[in-house]
Amino acid sequence: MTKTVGYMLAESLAAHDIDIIYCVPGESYLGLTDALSDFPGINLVVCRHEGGAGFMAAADGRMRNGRAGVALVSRGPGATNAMIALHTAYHDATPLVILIGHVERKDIGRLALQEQNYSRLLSDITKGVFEVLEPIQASETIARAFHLAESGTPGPVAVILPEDIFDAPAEGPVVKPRAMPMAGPRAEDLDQLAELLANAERPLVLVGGALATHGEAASAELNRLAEAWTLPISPTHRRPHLFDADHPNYGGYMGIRVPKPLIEEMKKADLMICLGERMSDSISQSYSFPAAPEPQLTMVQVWPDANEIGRVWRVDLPIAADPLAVIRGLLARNAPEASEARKRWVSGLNAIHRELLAPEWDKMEDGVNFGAVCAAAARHVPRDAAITSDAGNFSSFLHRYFPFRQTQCFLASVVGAMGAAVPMAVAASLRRKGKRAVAFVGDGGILMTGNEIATAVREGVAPVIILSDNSCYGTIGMHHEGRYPGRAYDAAIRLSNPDFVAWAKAFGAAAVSIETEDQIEGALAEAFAITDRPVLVHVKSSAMQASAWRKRTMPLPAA
Ligand SMILES: Cc1ncc(C[n+]2csc(CCOP(=O)(O)OP(=O)(O)O)c2C)c(N)n1
Ligand SMILES: [Mg+2]
Repeated sequence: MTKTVGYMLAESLAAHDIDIIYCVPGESYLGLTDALSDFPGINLVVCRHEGGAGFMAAADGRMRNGRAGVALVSRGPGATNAMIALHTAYHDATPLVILIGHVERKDIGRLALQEQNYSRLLSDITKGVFEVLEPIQASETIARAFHLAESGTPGPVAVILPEDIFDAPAEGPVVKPRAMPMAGPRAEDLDQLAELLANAERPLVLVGGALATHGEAASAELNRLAEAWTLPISPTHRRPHLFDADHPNYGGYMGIRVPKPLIEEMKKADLMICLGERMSDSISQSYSFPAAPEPQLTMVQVWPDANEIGRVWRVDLPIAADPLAVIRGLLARNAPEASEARKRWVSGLNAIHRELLAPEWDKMEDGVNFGAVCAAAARHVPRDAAITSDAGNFSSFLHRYFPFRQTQCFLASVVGAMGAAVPMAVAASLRRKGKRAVAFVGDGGILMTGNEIATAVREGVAPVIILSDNSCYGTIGMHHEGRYPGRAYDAAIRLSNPDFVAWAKAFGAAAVSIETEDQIEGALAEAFAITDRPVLVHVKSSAMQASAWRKRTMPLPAA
């Protein structure tokens, strides 16, 4: 039998070590699903929504040490449903390859059923869109897509596959994966960096996404760097696992809206090293620290893509290299004896960090303070767990009260797309077999993609899902109340929720409920003891405690 293009595409994916593909099936790519059934080494995970499949693939792209995750979706409706994951991967510099079925080649341009021009549609949300119009291009295009997705500033790449091409006879060989080019740091840059560090009294080191791609491998070397050079280390927004929360060199979490005592101290810095951090609106506190385009302090940026460094900020020392290579370069140079002032700077930042992390919260009348749940969860979440978070104010409690560790893996839509947590926990359970995944999510986000609990049940994985149910889109309520106090829209963010315990059980998941603070410990113990199916922990949480840092000033008006 002649080999088909569909079969060759499957061979090409296998050649790229792809063992999981997240999909929602579609008639536009039947020839590929058929071929994949001959590849038992590739688990084709059938999801309930392309947004869920896309988030799972994006999470996978964060767990494969720089290698892309893969989603496979149908044309038009499937592709547009998946766009939230492309947006997430684009902003988060996550390598992701999305394969999209397409209309038959002879119909391209006729506005055929569910046809889109993907080069136009996806031009600002992907690094590239490659249409395969000839069998000879098929395997080469797969190799090119992975290469583009994973190199430089990583990101999403789309491969468009017309419906009729899968059954065409394959042509040419299976194209092998390309080796990843990576520039090393120049010796003179490392010398200059070492000098800047030696002369700085108050340096800050922000560690971010490009370091996270090394997984745990980078942790020991980062710790040695911090200790040898007497440096405070600040994980950036949504990278809390890059440094142990209880390490004495922890310089405070540089998340979105850093609490006042910490940011005021951080602003006294005389040097900022962005180590593997692309830098963003959220991390720079809305482009105020470092100020864009002219930073108020000496700024060094280490990022594996020369095009990216200097795009927004005028960086004093740009180093287009792998951040781990820079850490190694510094470790190979002798660190000078730290001054007393430098030691005080590190311990001062660390003292503020510890104070902020203190397990203190107010008891609330209208529900459980979610801070109490996050602090208690730290006693139950295993040290090697993956922790995922949705977008919403509930996550502020997680970042304030949960002491993350380098042995854990944290996954979220860094750009703040709701709906990421549950699918990402499914993907983490599949990629990190035998290790627990724990999702934190709000009552808004869970009904966006919580249907992927069905995928978890089908795949036989058992994430724990901790749901903060404050009966509202709390984040938006907080901002609205702040800007337009007492106005009617504040009531419109109230949510009419289902019975979440019954809802979870209907999927075949287990569910426990927390309505008062004294139920937290028992409910979490019960939830974490269940290992054969997903578990929902439904927390009736306070809406008045709007975030870990702010209360509402007025009760929510009646709906
Ligand atoms: C997909 C998506 N839609 C809308 C928003 C805007 N948004 C940000 S937070 C939020 C409310 C989140 O509500 P919930 O999940 O209940 O968490 P809470 O803020 O109540 O803790 C909304 C609507 C978003 N970030 N992502
Ligand atoms: Mg809510």
